[in-house]
Amino acid sequence: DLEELKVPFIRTHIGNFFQEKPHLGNQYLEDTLLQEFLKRHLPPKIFFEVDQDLQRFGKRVTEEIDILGRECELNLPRLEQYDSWGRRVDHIITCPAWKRMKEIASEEGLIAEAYERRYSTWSRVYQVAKMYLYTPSSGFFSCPLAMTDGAAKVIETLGKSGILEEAYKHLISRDPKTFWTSGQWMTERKGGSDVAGGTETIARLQPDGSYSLNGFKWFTSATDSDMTLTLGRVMNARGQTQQGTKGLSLFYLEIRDEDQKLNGIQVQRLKDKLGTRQVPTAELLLDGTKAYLISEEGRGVASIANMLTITRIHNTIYAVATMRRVISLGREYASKRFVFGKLIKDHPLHIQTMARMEVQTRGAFLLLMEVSRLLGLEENNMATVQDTYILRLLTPLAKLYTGKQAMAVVSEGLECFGGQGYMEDTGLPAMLRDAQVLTIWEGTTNILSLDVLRSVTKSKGDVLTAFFSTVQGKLDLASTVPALKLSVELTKSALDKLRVFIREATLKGPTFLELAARDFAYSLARIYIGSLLLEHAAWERSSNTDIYSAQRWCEQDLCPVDYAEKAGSYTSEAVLMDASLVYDGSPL
Ligand code: UCC
Ligand code: FAD
Repeated sequence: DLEELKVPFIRTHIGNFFQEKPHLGNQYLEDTLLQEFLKRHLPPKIFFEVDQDLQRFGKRVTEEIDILGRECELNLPRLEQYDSWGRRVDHIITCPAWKRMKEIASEEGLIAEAYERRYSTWSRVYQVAKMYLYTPSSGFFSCPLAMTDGAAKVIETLGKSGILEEAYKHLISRDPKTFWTSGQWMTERKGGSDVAGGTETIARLQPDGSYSLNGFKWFTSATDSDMTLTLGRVMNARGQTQQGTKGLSLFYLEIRDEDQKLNGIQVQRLKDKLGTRQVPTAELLLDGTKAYLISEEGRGVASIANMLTITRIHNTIYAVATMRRVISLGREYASKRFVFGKLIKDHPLHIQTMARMEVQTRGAFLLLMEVSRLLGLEENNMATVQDTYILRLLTPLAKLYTGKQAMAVVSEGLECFGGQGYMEDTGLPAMLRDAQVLTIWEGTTNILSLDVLRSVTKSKGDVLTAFFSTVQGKLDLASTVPALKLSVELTKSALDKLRVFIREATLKGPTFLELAARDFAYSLARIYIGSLLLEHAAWERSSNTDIYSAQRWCEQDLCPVDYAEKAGSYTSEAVLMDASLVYDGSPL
């Protein structure tokens, strides 16, 4: 009645204003850079087909997959350890949406596409683009898919024969009835980074040629998978094992037998995690688990490195995609939320904040696609030696750099929604909780910085030669565009600083390099991304926003490892002072 209309908060009314929620549009159609990238690189006929499929898939993501993904977040996996009659069953119960995700993944060929190679070198780019659209809506089913892709890659590399031939067919199947996912069990209680120091699992040869594993796997994600690759130490006839990396071998095993009984595996408990809660991550006791040796004895780490390459690329996909998603929702929200007399999209400071997030995301995206392009070349035997070096270098760089970017951008993204960004039932906080894992699993930031050094040392510096010449090539291209001249100069001067650092650091020895590893990796990442943004902006069909993003990127400190200013922080004196600083006041 009249009185209620005048006084809004009365009796049954809770006010007249309700904020419209952000709407998720077709993430392919709304992603200019993704479309531009594909147009720029793919041959027209392939582009036409891929474009059609991604338009369709973008719609499916919004209308079906995103809803299932949210269900996975709301119906978390649980462990039923005993049945009603006291029998140990160790049953990991997942929700119907999680199971449906597995079917969709095979229907859509999310793994198959990369291995069927129907678009030759472009199959990887296509698969990565599809995963990129899928991942933020997948309820983290992209985690088992990452490991499945990694396992397929290992098998492809080792050779698809014997028992592995069958497994491979399952991993790349497009039929939900036969599709398998894989785990990756590398971490034991003593060490996840130091795998060689941490692995206690022993493997005893059986009369039938298989091995029996005994050990304890401290972190195993997506433990509802069908198979896994894992590491162990072969015990010789005298009951001895070899310690260190050279004692580690790679094993293949199936989680359950034909009767669905666990293969000598006890699920101790499910992990109680900050994020990625949709994924069942377990602690497992292996007690007589039947497994097959699939690497040369003692070549376990080197053989599983192929899996790490792929899963680290998936980590990068997730990092870039989650940044893209939070921006997409944030800009939608900014066009609906009205404060201080206008929409927040009309407050320049808010849009400046979002533009900075966008620059980060665009840079990260181009890095991801560069890695995918190179991987595609390598997988089709079309990579040059230089391409192979760059791929080796960029894989850990992309993982470590985008993981950190994702944390920063997603955190800023939550702030774009004000208090609502902090409310669990909006689904937004999960993005931040989930993003934190990106810097930890698949190698922490420091471990990957050291891996960057490993790639440089192992190639005796050829990786760096490839880096300099590739970046220079991209800069030469961009220097022909007047609007990019200053940014090219800034990148060149960063390259000069990097050269000085490398020259000086080489004279100093390993401790100096180790201490500089993170700053060094950041410098390589920022310079390479700068060159990618510039190269893209120099494309004849580029837009003003492409040029603008390249300019903004190159304004930041592109070479944080600057020798002239920072050499002191990598010395043995710095080691002592860092320790004094960290332990200042501590009884230790
Ligand atoms: O976290 C995990 C799964 C999470 C769930 C899945 C998420 C997927 C993403 C989803 C997104 C949606 S699984 C656990 C991941 N664990 C790690 O990443 C381990 C981190 N630690 C390292 O990476 C270390 O650097 C180690 C373990 C590789 C270091 O071991 P060592 O024993 O010190 O290794 P070495 O002696 O340096 O190397 C042994 C061999 C060498 O080859 P050879 O003998 O031929 O000289 C190395 O060159 O392995 C080779 N190697 C590599 N090769 C080592 N790392 C690499 C590499 N990255 N690429 C190529
Ligand atoms: P530590 O190695 O103890 O590291 C502790 C700290 O020390 C880190 O900051 C690290 O950067 C630093 N550090 C270590 N060594 C060095 C060094 N040499 N120089 C400088 N700094 C160093 N593992 C699997 O195998 N399979 C899985 O499915 C799996 N799933 C996971 C799921 C989740 C949710 C999480 C959180 C982890 C999972 N892991 C899995 C384990 C993961 O890979 C490890 O936790 C990770 O590799 C780090 O190992 P750690 O926990 O032993 O840490």
